[in-house]
Amino acid sequence: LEPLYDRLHEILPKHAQDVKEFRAAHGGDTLGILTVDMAYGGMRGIKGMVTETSVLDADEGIRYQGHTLMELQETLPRGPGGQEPLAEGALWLLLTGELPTQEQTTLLSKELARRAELPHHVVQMINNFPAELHPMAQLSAATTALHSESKFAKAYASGVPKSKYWELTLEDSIDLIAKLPVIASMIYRNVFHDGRTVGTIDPDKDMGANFASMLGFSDEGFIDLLRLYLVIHADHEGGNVSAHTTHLVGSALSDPYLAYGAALNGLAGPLHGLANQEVLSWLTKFKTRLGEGDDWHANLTKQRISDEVWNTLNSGQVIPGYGHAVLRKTDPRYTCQRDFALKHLPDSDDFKLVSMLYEVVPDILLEHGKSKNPWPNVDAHSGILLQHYGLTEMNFYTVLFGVSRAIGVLPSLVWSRSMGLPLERPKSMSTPGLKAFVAAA
Ligand code: FAM
Repeated sequence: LEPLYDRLHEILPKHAQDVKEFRAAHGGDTLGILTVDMAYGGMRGIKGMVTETSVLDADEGIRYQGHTLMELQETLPRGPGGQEPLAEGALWLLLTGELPTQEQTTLLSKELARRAELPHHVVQMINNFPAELHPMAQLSAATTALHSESKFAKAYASGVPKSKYWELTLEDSIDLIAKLPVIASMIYRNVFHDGRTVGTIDPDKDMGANFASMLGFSDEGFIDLLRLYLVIHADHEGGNVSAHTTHLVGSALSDPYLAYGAALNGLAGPLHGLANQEVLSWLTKFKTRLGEGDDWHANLTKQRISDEVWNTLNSGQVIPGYGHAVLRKTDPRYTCQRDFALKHLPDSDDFKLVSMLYEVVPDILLEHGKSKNPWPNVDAHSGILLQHYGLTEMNFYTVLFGVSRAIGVLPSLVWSRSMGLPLERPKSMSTPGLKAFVAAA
């Protein structure tokens, strides 16, 4: 990984120095007003942390190191025979801020393949999990158990200087990103296919192709979908639950395995990453109500969709896959997937259903009058693409999100350690304290 280290040794210290000078000049400038509602409202709108890898604009969506996802689909290196960008390219970009060459991307593919092996105790642990344990709980537990491999934790215990933290964080991060597809595939094969393994890692293939093979899929379309999936789910700036958790736990100098294990527990929540499973489950129940077996689409009308959406809302539940804490327009991650569907499965009935929902749901959410954003997010689309290629086990969908999210939030952790960011510790207040504060103001 020498070329990556060489670049990072040039980029990160320079950036840390730039931050130091910026803080010296503007450290006392204010970033906005804090209100009582913000304190109760999940800290929405508070500019209270720094994340260098990506920034989310409410209208435009996410940019990785300044690049939109559409741009990355054009510019990042692609896999052999494929049309979608490689996750390794996104990883290089998120780590360095620079678009990688094909050679740099291949270097990372080979490195990830080389580091993929799991320690025996983690293999044993995964094989001992009961099939009923949700795949996300298995993924987070196995990730946490990889703590045994942490180079950061070992070096910290032996007194490594602070200036070396980012290098050790990088080492652990690359190791973890390499091992996650293996863990995920083992969970998939154990829970849904009696533990029968199929593919192994080929050092000449990319992360998406190897992951697909270990899951048991060889279709070129699926491999390309997985590559796209790994890229678009990687990063969504710093405040979302999984990114923020990684940042928070990492700020205690817990190693990347412990920090990301914690993040996965947040990703497993239905308002965050589990929404992709919730969407599929909602669609499946709706289809069953529409008709027996494959006949459902004959009865699909906008009126039936509208009735179903209102029933869900009137029973006090959210419409999974719609709304967002920051976005105020259709999520470009949704649009990437819609474009993929238009290219590869335009005649799919499931795609037609998802497209009709897109036409119907926003108006209903606006009429319902609660959600600040009536538009679909990333999770509204991913499930039906996976279904199309035969990955039908919806309880597994968030695990795929978990493999991808590491590619964004761990580079962010590397940047945080290189800047020497401190333990995160915002001030909390009690209601009597807030009342006293506003009374005195
Ligand atoms: N269906 C029904 N009600 C919704 C809604 C939806 N899709 N989205 C928001 N609301 C409600 C929300 O529950 C809240 O109601 P209460 O005042 O009764 O608490 C109200 O509208 C205002 O919420 P908001 O300010 O618009 O959104 P939040 O920032 O509080 O929450 C989400 C954001 C994503 C949690 C919310 O939109 C939601 O629950 N969506 C469905 C779940 C989902 O798709 N999550 C995935 C988000 C995704 F991008 C990711 O993390 N992977």
